[in-house]
Amino acid sequence: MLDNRYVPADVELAVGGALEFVNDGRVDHNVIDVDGAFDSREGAVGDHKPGESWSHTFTDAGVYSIYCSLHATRNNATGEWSGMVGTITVTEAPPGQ
Ligand SMILES: [Cu+2]
Repeated sequence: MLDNRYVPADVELAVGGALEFVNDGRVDHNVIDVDGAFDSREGAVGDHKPGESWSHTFTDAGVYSIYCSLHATRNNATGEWSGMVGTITVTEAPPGQ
């Protein structure tokens, strides 16, 4: 992640896969699932400082919308987040695996 955006913003991986979010920016960031499936601040030191990283393993298939609580804003009418947001698509493992 860079300042105020995730790069890439949209990622796809298979279930069981892990993603590492690296803060390559100059200010703090975090990674939070809109529906509450995960929050990168939990069990850690809070927001991730420049140079820090956070990894998460996705054990359930689905589409996860993420945002940074420091650099995204929620539209109270629609409930949608804008700004530093992204989408992670976790696909089912291929048959036979
Ligand atoms: Cu941020």
